[in-house]
Amino acid sequence: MNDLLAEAGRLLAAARRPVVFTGAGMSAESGVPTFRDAQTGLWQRYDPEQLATPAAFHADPALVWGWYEGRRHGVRRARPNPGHLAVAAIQARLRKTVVITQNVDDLHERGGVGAPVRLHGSLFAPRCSACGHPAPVPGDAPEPPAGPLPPPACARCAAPVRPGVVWFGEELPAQALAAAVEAASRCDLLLTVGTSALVHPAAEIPLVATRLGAPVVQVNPVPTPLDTVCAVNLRGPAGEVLPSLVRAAWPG
Ligand code: BV8
Ligand code: ZN
Repeated sequence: MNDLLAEAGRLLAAARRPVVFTGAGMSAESGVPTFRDAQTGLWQRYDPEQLATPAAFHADPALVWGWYEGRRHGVRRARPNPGHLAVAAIQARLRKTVVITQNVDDLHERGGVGAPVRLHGSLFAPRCSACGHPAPVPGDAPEPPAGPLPPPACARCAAPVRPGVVWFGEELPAQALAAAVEAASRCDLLLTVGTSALVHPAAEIPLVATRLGAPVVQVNPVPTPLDTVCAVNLRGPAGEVLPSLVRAAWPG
């Protein structure tokens, strides 16, 4: 690995406008399950891709709201891992770094990253499912919900409040997507971390960078569709590889 790490470190040290593009694997070592991890407990019988849809929420708001509240509860108990801290170290050293995340947790912010571009929203931005009015993040119950939990009612129109995430079949926030495409088309390096690169249109972002000649460095323990386009493929967990990459780029 160390030849690859040295090459990736050289590319990072030479970059002035890097993009760091992250997926669920970024938070795996913080104990936040990735989308493809087996669901636990009650949620075992549900496929996340079925639950993360407008139809599921319309059919059973309490089931979907309970699932998201359980995930939010898990994120509150999680801590940023050394991978999150390494991304913040890159942004601190290279001020023009843009972090683009598919994740809906807040671990990048809590790990010191300023204003990540959020392609799929956030667990911490609930809003009314009818009028869009922002709703308060519920107080933290001592225990996670063990199952379905009726969503709160909108303070303005009394319709059910929904999680502030992008569901399958929903468009990505236009401003975030435009900012991500803009950053990827101007970057001089794209570091993709912990994404299976299967969910579109987010999965196109690294391809925008390659089409415009920027090298892509990937961090993932397993192969992904991005293997064929990346300049350096670092096979390993983000929490170990990213701190080593920062050290390789800026020794001492
Ligand atoms: C849209 C928020 C249209 C919700 C999420 C067929 C072909 C192409 C596209 C489609 C298709 N059929 C349907 C579609 C569209 C669909 C899609 O892409 N489906 C996929 C499954 C094929 N996309 C959509 O619906 C999008 N919207 O297309 O709208 C439209 C157009 C006009 C008008 C109206 C509508 C919306 C997609 C957004 C869905 N929301 N999240 C929530 O979180 O509940 S996506 C969700 O899944 C996550 O946010 C994440 O983005 C994605 C999972 O991807 P990853 O982040 O990569 O996570 P994953 O678990 O998959 O992989 C983890 C990776 O980490 C693995 O590679 C693993 O090896 C690695 N890893 C593990 N441990 C570590 C690690 N890496 C590093 N370190 C470790 N320690
Ligand atoms: Zn409302």
